[in-house]
Amino acid sequence: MSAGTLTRRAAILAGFGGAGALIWNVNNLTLNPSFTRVYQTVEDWTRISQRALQRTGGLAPEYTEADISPTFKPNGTYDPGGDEYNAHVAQNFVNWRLKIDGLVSHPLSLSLADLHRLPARTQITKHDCVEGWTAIGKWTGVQLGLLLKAAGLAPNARYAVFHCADNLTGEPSKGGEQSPGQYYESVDLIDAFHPQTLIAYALNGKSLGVPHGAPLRLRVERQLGYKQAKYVERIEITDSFKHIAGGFGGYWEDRGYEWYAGI
Ligand SMILES: Nc1nc2c(c(=O)[nH]1)N[C@H]1C(S)=C(S)[C@@H](COP(=O)(O)O)O[C@H]1N2
Ligand SMILES: [Mo]
Repeated sequence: MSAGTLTRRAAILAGFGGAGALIWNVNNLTLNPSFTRVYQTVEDWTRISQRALQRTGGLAPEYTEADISPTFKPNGTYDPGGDEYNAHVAQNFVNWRLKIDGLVSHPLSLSLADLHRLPARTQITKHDCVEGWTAIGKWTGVQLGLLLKAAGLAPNARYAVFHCADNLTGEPSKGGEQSPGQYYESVDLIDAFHPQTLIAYALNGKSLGVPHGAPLRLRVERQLGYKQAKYVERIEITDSFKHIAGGFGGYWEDRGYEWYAGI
């Protein structure tokens, strides 16, 4: 990532205690010395993500607007349904919160409005599903690494686990009947801090629709489709995922798929 991919509105991450509210106001930046430290979080983050990139072998290919697929096939869960999720849909997700907790010093609970105030990254990438189809889409969201930096990882943090709102009952196309389970996924900190790893809120310039994971989903561009967790409501920072569900780090991993699904 270059500094140029950040929006001109510099973001300020503040209020680390308590609810961990995210506050931004670029005008106050120069006026109020208490914001200086927070501004440094963004500066710092740029440096960290550039280093991570050097260490981890580069970016997934990015494409142009002309390459965007006319239709992006939804897959797996199309609609989590249920009273709770349906209520969020009806309220346009204003009460949706993305929680970041576990091995962090400052647990966060972020609204969509909070996320929209942070620097955005947009990338046009190819999604690659194990079922043998691909689609090119333009994703916009907040870099996961920036959020994790704000949450402050404990020294023993190793994984980010994404908890989703949908219960999936398997897909015949992925090898027959599978047992139902809450969808979840996980990545290590190298992928978590990779500059193209986003908590995305938009596809092709529009708020994510329900079929594609509204209101928030993961994009982790150097891995296959099933890693791209939709309907994300909680990110748990852990030192292991053995204690979660089947213990293999994801819904499909628990049903025999590889945990590292490199493309
Ligand atoms: N929560 C959740 N995330 C999910 C799935 C799912 O069923 N539930 N399916 C996965 C699979 S296999 C693919 S290919 C992509 C599909 O993303 P799309 O529906 O936006 O095409 O989402 C992934 N993330
Ligand atoms: Mo997939």
